[in-house]
Amino acid sequence: MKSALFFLAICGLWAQSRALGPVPRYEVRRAKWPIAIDGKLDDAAWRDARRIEFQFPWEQQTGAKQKTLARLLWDDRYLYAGYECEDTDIVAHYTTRDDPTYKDDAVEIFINPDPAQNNFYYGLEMNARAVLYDYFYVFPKLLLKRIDFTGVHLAVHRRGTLNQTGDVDEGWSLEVAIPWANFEELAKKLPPDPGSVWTANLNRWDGTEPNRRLSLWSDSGLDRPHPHNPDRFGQLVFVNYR
Ligand SMILES: [Ca+2]
Ligand SMILES: [Ca+2]
Repeated sequence: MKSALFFLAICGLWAQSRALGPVPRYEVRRAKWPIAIDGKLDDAAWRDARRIEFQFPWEQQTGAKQKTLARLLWDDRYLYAGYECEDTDIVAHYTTRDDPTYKDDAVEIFINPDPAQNNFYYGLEMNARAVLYDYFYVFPKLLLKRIDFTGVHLAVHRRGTLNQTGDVDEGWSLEVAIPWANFEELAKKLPPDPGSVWTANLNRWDGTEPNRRLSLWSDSGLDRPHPHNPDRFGQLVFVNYR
């Protein structure tokens, strides 16, 4: 009886599952020009970086599926991430480092510099006020938020009002520059040699409870809207050309 129930449970899980393709791959190009971290992705260097459009894998999420585009670049000092978020109502309340910024309008990057393992990775979760929540995740058991990245430059540019409902906002964008040294315990070489592959995911939480949408680069493959699954991180390939 027990095994029959188990079999039915497995069938149920399969019935809900989405078809998952291979994880995506992204070429991280070298920045040709300096990037001013002001939240605006209008620097010349960003023009060379391909845009990732986030997907919405969870049909149970209702509400507007607002578009997010993300780009990555690198240079001798930093890994850069830039996000452009369409958003008709920008909401963010948390103001202090390591607050749960993912409960606000927020974007995230999870980074594993050593894809030979997928037991741990770094996370940076940043809200529309440019507040950073950063941690090292011993997946899935222990999230060490007392780990603080050093030397991170982070800025947001908002096209609209913050925490004011009743008007219509356009959106917000975010730039972050992460010094390479923060990855030194897991990375083979910094900056990574051309051709090196790290794994990562990029995510966005849009809106606040009870009606939020999670969109992301690589589908985490989980039944409920949830971004943490290092088995499904996409591949970042570092290249030396611009
Ligand atoms: Ca800029
Ligand atoms: Ca921290």
